[in-house]
Amino acid sequence: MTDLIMTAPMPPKVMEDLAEHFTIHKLWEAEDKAAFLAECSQVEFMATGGHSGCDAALMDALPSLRTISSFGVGYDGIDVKAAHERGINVTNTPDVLNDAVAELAMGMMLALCRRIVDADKFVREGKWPDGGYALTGELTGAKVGILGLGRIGKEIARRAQVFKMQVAYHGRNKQPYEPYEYYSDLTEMAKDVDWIIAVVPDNPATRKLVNRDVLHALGPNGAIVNLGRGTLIDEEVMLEMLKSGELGGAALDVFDQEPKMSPEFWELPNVVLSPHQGSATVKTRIAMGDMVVENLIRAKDNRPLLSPIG
Ligand code: 8YV
Repeated sequence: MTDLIMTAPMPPKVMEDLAEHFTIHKLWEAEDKAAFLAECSQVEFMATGGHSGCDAALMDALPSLRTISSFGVGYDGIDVKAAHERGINVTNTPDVLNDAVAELAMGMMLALCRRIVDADKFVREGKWPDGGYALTGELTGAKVGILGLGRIGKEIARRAQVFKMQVAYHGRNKQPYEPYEYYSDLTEMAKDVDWIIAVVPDNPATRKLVNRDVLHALGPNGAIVNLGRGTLIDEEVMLEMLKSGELGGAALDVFDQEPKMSPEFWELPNVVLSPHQGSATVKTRIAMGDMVVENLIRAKDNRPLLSPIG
């Protein structure tokens, strides 16, 4: 059977499907990584994930590598330029996770706005008999600015419209056939909206795109929801502004150094936190896994890849 190197475990069904076609070599289980990699010098295929990725050094340790199949739409963990320079194809799992991520974006925005997590705690702590919970904000009629109107951003926009929100977006270019208001300047959009939902990928151009100016423009009545990458926001500045009330709130599924974050976040009443769960539904993870497997089978059979990058 054809050999496959895996950098991190994947859901059981993906492991089973891969095992039908490949002999799996598990990098994460190797005690002596160098010896393991030396043994894998003939391996042509790799399955990796958004977090474990594959850097140029790992590619160099695997000189026969020709396809990297990544579990996830974001491929910031993979040095794609280095891969292409070495003639290695890279694939990801776009589209199949759009709905799941958009759902969580709406859920986190609702949770923060209607204080669902805190209200649940209030009931569990037996406080209700002593008086009702404080009144909350409402999404109806509020204006949301989507940072990154890509495939996931468009699904969020559709859902926000159903919630009777006004929808705007910021991105590098105005999209001529989208009905939403376009802002070429992110700070200008932040001034006008109540919410920003960030869903852009990590790359040098997006790192700390949401800086102090943007957060200041969003202001004490505004809130940010991030399901893209933690690197997008200046996290230290955001924390400071959430503490001082200069920024109204944040619903965060991703963090700069995840799974690590400042424990100060845990104490804040104006945040909702989630452990990078955007695509983490049974259905979506199976669909992502199917793409990882299909890309590898195609690569092995020298057939066109399902979702090549670049
Ligand atoms: C996953 C993601 O958590 O697709 C992405 O870019 O961030 C998530 O779907 C991750 O890639 C799993 O490895």
